[in-house]
Amino acid sequence: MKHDDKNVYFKIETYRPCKDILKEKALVQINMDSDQNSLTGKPTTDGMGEDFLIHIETLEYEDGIFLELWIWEGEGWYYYEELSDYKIGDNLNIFEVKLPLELIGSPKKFNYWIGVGTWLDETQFDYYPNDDPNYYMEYDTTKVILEDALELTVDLPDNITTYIESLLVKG
Ligand SMILES: [Ca+2]
Repeated sequence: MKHDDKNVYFKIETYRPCKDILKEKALVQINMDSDQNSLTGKPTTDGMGEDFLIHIETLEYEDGIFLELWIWEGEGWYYYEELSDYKIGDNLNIFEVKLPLELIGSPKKFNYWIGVGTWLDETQFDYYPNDDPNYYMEYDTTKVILEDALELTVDLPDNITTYIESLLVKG
């Protein structure tokens, strides 16, 4: 996950690619408790109280794959907004989606968990990160994301024995 001032970016990698998302009826859900209050959203005893859900919708008759944001209202999930910025495709094992934070109320922090599975077999559903239906994580949009370190070119003289603290760096 990453974020900037306005968006949070999810990138989900699965063990194997989905050969045909429509045929396999791939199911990917990003569940979010946007107010970090288990008493609001989807009722729960031990879970987090989901307020929003990003959901892959596969419509075979329209030959389409859509990413939708759903909201928990009253007693069920309702369609809220279509998400336009995502990457999903056959033979990919990576799903990516950009979520504008204002759609979920621009929280500074929120809780989330992710589920991956298929509609064809409900036993094939994996909970991330802990394979526990009630476990969830916190995401903090106030934390600064560190850029990847610059690649360093290491220039070792021949036949030198070294260990990690003594690497000689060129330039
Ligand atoms: Ca909630």
